[in-house]
Amino acid sequence: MRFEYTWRWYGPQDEIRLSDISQCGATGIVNALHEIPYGEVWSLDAIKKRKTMIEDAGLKWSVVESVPVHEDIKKRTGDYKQYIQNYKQTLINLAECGVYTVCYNFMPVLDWTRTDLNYRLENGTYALRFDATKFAAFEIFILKRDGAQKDYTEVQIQKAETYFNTLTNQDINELTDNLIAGIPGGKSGLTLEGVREILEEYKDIDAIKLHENLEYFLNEIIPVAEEKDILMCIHPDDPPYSVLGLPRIVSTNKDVDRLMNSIPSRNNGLTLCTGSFAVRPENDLVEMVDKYADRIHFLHFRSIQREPDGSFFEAEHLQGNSDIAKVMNAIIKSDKLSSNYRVPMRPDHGHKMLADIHKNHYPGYSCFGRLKGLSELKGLEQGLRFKYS
Ligand code: DNO
Repeated sequence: MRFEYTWRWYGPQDEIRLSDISQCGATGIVNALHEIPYGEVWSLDAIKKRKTMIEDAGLKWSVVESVPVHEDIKKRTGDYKQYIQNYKQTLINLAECGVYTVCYNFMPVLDWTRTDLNYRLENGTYALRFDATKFAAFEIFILKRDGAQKDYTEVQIQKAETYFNTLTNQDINELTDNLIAGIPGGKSGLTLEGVREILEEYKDIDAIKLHENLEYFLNEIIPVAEEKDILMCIHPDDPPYSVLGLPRIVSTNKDVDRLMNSIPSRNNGLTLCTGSFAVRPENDLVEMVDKYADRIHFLHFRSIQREPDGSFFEAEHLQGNSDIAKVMNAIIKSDKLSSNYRVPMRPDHGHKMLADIHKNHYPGYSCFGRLKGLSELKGLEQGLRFKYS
């Protein structure tokens, strides 16, 4: 299996232009129509227009990340049937335009989440970080989620309270923003009250129910994907465990097995995100590759550094705990697909560095950090191929 080098681009409002991306060494673009509200159909016209824009720059729209799944589908309430119909129509329209790989996630309420968007590393660059104490302080003392204390030990609650007592109002707003409002693709605009209301709507949905709802959704859309040659690839939970008392069901090897077995179609695939899965030390990513290489339709290469209390920060691509070299090697060597098959990969996130430090890029999506990541990953690939050829 080979790689197609791709780059996430947020669309015309992204400060990083398509022509910059060519210079960074990617040939494929990962893009979504972020301006279309969750649940609505992506029209043929809108898709074509975006595709032409990308192709005019000499690039290819390789992956859609993401076609978002409306909360009603995750809860199987309200207008979920209509939203599923709309989702199918979007897939049909994408296929008609020749865009065949679609990433999505099934995380309730929040997508990926971090407490710190500017965590300074020793060399002067900035990383994203998830701090367990800050997160506990947020949900116990700021959000005041019902029952939050039950998810923590006495010691953790004590630590969270001590930390909370040091916060100014501005700190509280910043932490809240980082967690619920600030991340593109997340639910920007959510308020604390809004989050409490949504959590209430999920109170009867546990992991079993959420999985049933995911299966229901997949049973509806995978036949359409099969007919239209769309490769669906679910993104794992980030972080890969329950947050805010909400179930998360794509966090472990076992979860992936269940998902893959529940609808054993190649079109029901996975986005292998080395950063998300590696937060749990027991996750075995090489095993995932060995079992499912032909169902991994998209790769996010990112590394994290775990800390003893459950916190983690995003490490340089080739450092930290994700062991990208091992995963990449397993992919290169996999005999599940022909050696010429090209699976899209992208450097997932990058440190804020150099001239990007004072720019206002989307968190994790500045230019130089990803350029560095992509270059390292390309070098790693060459080295592995040379070593094992
Ligand atoms: C973060 C991303 C996620 C991802 C979605 C996929 O950088 O990996 O936001 O795009 O979870 O649906």
